[in-house]
Amino acid sequence: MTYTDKEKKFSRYTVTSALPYANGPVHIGHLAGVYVPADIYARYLRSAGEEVLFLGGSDEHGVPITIKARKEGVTPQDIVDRYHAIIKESFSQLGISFDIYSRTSSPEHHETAAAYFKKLYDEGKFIEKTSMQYYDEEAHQFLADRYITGTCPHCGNEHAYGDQCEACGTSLNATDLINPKSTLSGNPPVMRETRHWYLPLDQDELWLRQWILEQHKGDWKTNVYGQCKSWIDAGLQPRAVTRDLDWGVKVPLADADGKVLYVWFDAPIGYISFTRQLKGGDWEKWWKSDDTKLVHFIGKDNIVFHCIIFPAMLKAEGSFILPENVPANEFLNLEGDKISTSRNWAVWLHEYLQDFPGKQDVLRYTLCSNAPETKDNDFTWKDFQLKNNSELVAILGNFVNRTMVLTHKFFEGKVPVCGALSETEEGLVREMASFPERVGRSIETYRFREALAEMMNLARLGNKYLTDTEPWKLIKSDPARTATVLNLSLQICANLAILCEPFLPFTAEKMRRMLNLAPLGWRAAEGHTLLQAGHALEKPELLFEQIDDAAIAAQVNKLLETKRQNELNAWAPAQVKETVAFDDFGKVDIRVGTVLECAKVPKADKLLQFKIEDGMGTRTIVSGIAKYYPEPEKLVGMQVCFIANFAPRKLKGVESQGMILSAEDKDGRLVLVSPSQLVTPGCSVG
Ligand code: B3M
Ligand code: ZN
Repeated sequence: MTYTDKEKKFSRYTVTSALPYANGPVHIGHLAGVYVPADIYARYLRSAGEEVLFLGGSDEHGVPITIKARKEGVTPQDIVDRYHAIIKESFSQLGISFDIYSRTSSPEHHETAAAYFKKLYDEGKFIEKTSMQYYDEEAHQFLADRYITGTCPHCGNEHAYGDQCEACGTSLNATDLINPKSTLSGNPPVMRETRHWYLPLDQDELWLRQWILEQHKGDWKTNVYGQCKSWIDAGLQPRAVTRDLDWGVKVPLADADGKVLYVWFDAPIGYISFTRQLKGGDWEKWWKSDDTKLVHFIGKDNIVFHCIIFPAMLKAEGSFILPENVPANEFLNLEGDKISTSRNWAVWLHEYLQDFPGKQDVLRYTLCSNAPETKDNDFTWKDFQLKNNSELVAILGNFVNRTMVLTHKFFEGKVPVCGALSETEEGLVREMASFPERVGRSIETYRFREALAEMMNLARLGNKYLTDTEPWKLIKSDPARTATVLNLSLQICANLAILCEPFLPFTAEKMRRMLNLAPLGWRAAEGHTLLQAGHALEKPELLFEQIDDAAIAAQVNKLLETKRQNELNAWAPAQVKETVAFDDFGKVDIRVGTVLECAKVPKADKLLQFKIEDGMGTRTIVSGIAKYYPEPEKLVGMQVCFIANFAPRKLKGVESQGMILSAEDKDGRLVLVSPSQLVTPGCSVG
């Protein structure tokens, strides 16, 4: 039984995590917002002896995937196969303990989603409507969702999509966009008639109001509640659940060629189809029993779909339970900037796992302690290093290591006997016993940062106990007291091994191995007799190691390089200058010359001094390109173009008699302009 459900209301937990689109790998924003908290929740409930089903899988339909496939010239199936494999593998390496991680392109899912639609259709739960929608005449295609972009009517963002503006988070209809453009051809779209099926959400207002705004007032997070309230207050409209596309779950009706289910209709049904896939004939209790608690872990951009639209779908079907809670998080930023897949501004999980092998728990720890639970938050590499070095290493690692090493040194690696406890120690034992409930309550109420901080407080308590009692000195005067101190410290380690498991599963396993401790349930951590006197311990291993400045600098440099790349990608040629008349152009006398000598101008880092054969004799020209030609002597013999009638001027004491022409590349690099074949020095360029 959990701490917050007073009477035993729930016998099992169905925990879902948003299905990531299989159009790219997973990054730290996804992890902090959804998967780390969901995993902590699922692991905790299992440890507390609850029956849990933790669901995950890839969302393999939707326009982002077909757009990516088109860009790369491959099929949508190629795209989802590639990213599903990467995502699944990286989740598993991070220890995200899904009971199943499946995918929505599977035949089982198609079948479940189509049947769901068919049932609602047969029972008359949809309205059928013909409407005018955007169509691309060149691409011969209706422009659903992200196939159309334009200006957001709410915030003015010029790159809003037909279904959503990512700048202000508003959910849109394609026809809301100002200056709409097809992403296929770039053309403004035309209107064309099409027929679709709609979920009449306008008829759901009453029960949604009652269910969310009254029943869940106070237990749903304020950000979630607030978003739902503004949606409901704005008036719910019928939502189309089908699209004119060829990638997705086919609409299971005779006259619906070229139509598929809207990705946001089929994806949440994925939770159900994955349950069927895993549990076979025994799946229904996870979705249709009142004693099942359904919890959706999502990011804030998915709130309306999980709090309003999916519940409306579940209600329309009639036999399903509704979610008890939807603890959506806000967004995580990276080094002060919004995480963005298209700008490659992210820390990708599969890359992290490669760069920091064996450090899964460090990332889990950092992301949980920084989770954007109530507001957007920032991930910085400096903070990551700090959390590792001064919390994981200095607090948890240090406490466990000191306890283990001293026990091996003084008591041959066996748990020493616990003698009579002092008053302070009695207090310590009482406080130890309170941790499972303190941490557990925080997890049950989705306050994962607080829960993690509480867990660490137990390690702090242990450290303080060691510092106060100084067993390394005490051993000389009082071995029996030392035995008691280390016994209690080891009991704290054993409790920590249980309490840290939801957050730091790899560390917990190491600790259990060192302590020679079988996995125990959550409430076992209330005790101080988990380890019996004489119990043999294994050799101490370091739980965490310092992360040095070089490792952090490497990551920061990777991001700086991304920034540089983005700036280059954003480059466009300068605007063409005002038109000049032929005669005006003719005033500039451009000639070819051959370089006879070239050297740096002393005391001027930027300047090179050229001696040029110009067909009439020689001339000296100074040019500011030293940075780009570090070996100027190699330019001797090369032909360059120069302005021969440029007014002479003095540069660093040298008279420059002309100007050498160079091109400025998009990164600011200057490159000398040279004729493509050898020509006679002094000839004109024009
Ligand atoms: N794939 C959207 C997202 O990743 C979507 C979630 C589906 S959950 C059913 O933001
Ligand atoms: Zn907007």
